[in-house]
Amino acid sequence: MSDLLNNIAEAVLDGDKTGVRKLVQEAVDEGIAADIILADGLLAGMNEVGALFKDGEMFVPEVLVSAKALQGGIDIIRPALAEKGITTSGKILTVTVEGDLHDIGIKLVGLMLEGAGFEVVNIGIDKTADEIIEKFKEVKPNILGMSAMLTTTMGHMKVVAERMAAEVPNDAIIMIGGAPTSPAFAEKLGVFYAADANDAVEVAKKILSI
Ligand code: B1M
Repeated sequence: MSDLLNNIAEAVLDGDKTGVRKLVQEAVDEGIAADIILADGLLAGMNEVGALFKDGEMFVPEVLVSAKALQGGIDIIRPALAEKGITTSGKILTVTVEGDLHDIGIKLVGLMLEGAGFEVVNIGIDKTADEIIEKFKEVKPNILGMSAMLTTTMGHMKVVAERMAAEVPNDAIIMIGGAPTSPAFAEKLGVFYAADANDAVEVAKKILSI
């Protein structure tokens, strides 16, 4: 991997948005392909952030700063990614369910999905089944991605899944995630489960056969 790509990964790890933008622009000017900058620079850095977070060596505020730095880099290469057709993997509607105000995780999931070329429409936190289904019908995504961080709110996922199966039976493809959820819970609901942001990308790709 080139020094420049290593430096981009380092800058993401350091949460240095200005540095990331400068280095990504340099890489673009040097003619490095956007998908390489994304995979071997930006996402390599974010993967390291994810690993350190998992090991308790990085904390939420730092993860957020790194995520913003990553986003700064993605913004620069987005047009080139679009040209390469990388942003046409599919559309994913993301949301945090009713009663739940946690959005750091789902935003990270959204960023990773965007980084992998998906179009992400996030409709925010604390959304009722009515609001989610109305938006689903309007946006017409390939996948609905729901997040819950509280044991008291994960039950709302079941309500949405049941209503989706009844109201949009042919399009009810759902992926869930968040701390209290599990593969067993997802299986009970008849939906897909992703453990973290990286896994969400893998699961989305599998669902859409990419
Ligand atoms: Co709250 N909170 N919180 N909180 N909070 C937790 C979740 C908790 C585990 C803390 C604890 O007690 N140890 C606990 C839940 C316990 C439970 O129900 N089992 C808890 C509680 C109790 C509460 C309140 C009730 C506290 C209170 O007021 N008494 C309250 C509830 C508010 C509400 O939602 N109604 C509350 C409030 C808050 C803040 C507002 C202060 C803040 C949220 C700020 C925000 O999101 N904008 C907050 C935070 C920050 C946390 C902790 C500390 C960190 C969560 C986080 O952002 N992690 C959390 C404890 C913890 O997890 N250590 C805690 C970083 C993030 C990158 O990871 O969100 O896990 P995470 O997302 C991961 C995966 O879960 C997964 O991928 C993400 C990225 O890898 N994932 C998906 C998530 N969604 C996905 C969707 C997918 C796929 C994967 O597909 C669609």
